[in-house]
Amino acid sequence: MTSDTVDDTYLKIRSMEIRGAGRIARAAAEALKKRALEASASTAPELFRELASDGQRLKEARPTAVSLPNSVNFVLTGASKGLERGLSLGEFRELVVRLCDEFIERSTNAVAVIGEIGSRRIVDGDIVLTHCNSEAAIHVLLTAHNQNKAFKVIVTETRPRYQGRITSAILAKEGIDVTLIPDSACRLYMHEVDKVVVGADAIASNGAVVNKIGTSTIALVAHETRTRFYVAAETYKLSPKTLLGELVEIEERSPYEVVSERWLKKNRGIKVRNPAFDVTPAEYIDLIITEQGVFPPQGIVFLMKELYPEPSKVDWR
Ligand code: RUB
Repeated sequence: MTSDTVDDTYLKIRSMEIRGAGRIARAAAEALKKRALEASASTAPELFRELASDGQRLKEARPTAVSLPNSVNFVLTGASKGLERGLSLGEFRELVVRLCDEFIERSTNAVAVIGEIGSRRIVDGDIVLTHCNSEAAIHVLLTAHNQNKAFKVIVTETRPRYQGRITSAILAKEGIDVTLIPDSACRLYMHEVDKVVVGADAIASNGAVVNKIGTSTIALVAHETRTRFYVAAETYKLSPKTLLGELVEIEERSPYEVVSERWLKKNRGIKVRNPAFDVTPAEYIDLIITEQGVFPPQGIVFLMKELYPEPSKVDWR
């Protein structure tokens, strides 16, 4: 885990040196903890103001993964309650450190529990397809592998950043039978696939899942062949603002992740788009696997209402 400053963490998240919804959420909590420990503020309210401004900056590092604002909000909401109780600077600092540690611990445990719950869906002989590089999805596969289940995994490359290579290397290192395929080959292989397991950057109240670009195409193809489609996601991937009808912003990254600057200069007049995520509607998803159990996507709203009884009070910006 990083012990970077807020600025370092912001830049690493932006440049994707730290990436994946769970990891960026934990990195933000880690950066706030470091700030709380090292800030020169002389009063608790002063430290809170610094943390709030740092939290705002961290939230702006990437727009889609709701885990990032949810992590910052977890810390700041707890901290503001401490402030209301009139804590001294020392007590307030301790509280913030505790909150950051608590988020990181809960997040790490959630991924392990998802691995355990999700692994029950994998049986001997399965061929499982996964996309991008999701810790939660990988934990499902690694846990099933540790239970000595014999299954194979197909991993899509995940252009333009090739996160599929990271996933296939992790799985192969653990001795899982892995095949890496181009994203565009997913329909050709889907008839062999028994289950798809992917992660999520954000889950909307209507059960739609926002994940790496290409996920919705895979879901569509899985739907065609009646292949089970599972999403493995911690509950801090639930987007409270969608309870109020707000949409999840889809990050658009540099065209130079798709083509080189040189190529584009030589081929003027071509527009290059590079959306980083897409939206898979609930009807293409069979199950959302969380640390609080499994939910049909249409039922996720009940969990969201429990976790966010007053969504209008959540500061998601
Ligand atoms: C990563 C991605 C992952 C989710 C879930 O996108 O789409 O599937 O973030 O990951 P990027 P995890 O590489 O652009 O960050 O389960 O690790 O939170």
